[in-house]
Amino acid sequence: MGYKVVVAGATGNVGREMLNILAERQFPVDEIAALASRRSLGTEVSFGDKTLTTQDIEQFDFAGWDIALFAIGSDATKKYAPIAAAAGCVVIDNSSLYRYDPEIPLVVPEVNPEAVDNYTKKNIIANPNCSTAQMVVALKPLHDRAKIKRVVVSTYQSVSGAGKEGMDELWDQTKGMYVPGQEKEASKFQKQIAFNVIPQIDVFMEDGTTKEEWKMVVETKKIVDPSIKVTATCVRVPVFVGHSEAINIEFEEFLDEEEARDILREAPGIMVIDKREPGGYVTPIECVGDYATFISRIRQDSTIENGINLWCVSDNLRKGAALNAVQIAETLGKRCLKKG
Ligand code: 11C
Repeated sequence: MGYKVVVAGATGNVGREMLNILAERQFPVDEIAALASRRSLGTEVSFGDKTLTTQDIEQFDFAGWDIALFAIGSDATKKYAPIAAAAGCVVIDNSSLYRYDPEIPLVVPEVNPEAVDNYTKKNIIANPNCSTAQMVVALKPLHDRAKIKRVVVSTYQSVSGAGKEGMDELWDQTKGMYVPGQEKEASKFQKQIAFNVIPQIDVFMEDGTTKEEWKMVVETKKIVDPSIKVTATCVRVPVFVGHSEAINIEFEEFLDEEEARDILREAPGIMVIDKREPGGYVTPIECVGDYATFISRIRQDSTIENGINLWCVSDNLRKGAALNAVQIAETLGKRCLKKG
């Protein structure tokens, strides 16, 4: 026997990937419902070789459904997640709404799968921000060996993190550079994104950091270890899919770069591609559609006592969102619900 699974937000970038990944990984599904807002109602979406017609989330009865993967943004989640959870359906939510609630587990299955067991408090499990998910997959095995003191991370985040509108804006602005009369002003992003980079993702906080940077700090502490200090600079770059991160890590103990490479090679969810030659590393375009978090450029940081630098790339719509949500569902199934 398998699960009755709901995907809410099935017509968006992440919702479509959730359906693809459930099918690809042969998640044990007995029945599946694709939900959308009234605006996208009736739109057809693919689930493996089947076509599903989206149903109205407003009218949907969650009773009798086991798991709902939500990719509908915080406002809609606030309305519908409590309804689904109260009906006995476990919500795995991709928005930031519940991530910082101490009663709600925030899970990356390679890092803290045991946290899933606490889903019962509210029947909700949170999925982290994309830039956090790929970073903690890399940090955890190194932390287990040499205890991380501090992380300095700079991100290079693709426009798909800002949804379809972000992708459209990069496409239209790029075209507009070459076609007179089709120039496109910045609207989704704060400044021109085509042929540019923007050091702002999400709103500014009072201390001058941005919300995206704050999320990386707070989520890393909740998922890996509250003692780890993190400082982040998050930057939007003109790439469609795939977030990249330059990560500098300071450890309590010395960790040799060769040992770090071996640890990462063995770690779950990671693929090390690290040849010290031109092109011997992974770039975002090569990670699209993949499950792995790719690590390259592993090297000692000789400016501090116990430091390592590395380059980390992953598909933000997959490990950063839909794949992680499906992995949470798999973990929940194995550890708690035990069907399938
Ligand atoms: C971006 N990381 O690239 C953001 C998107 O908290 O789930 C995901 C925001 C979130 O714009």
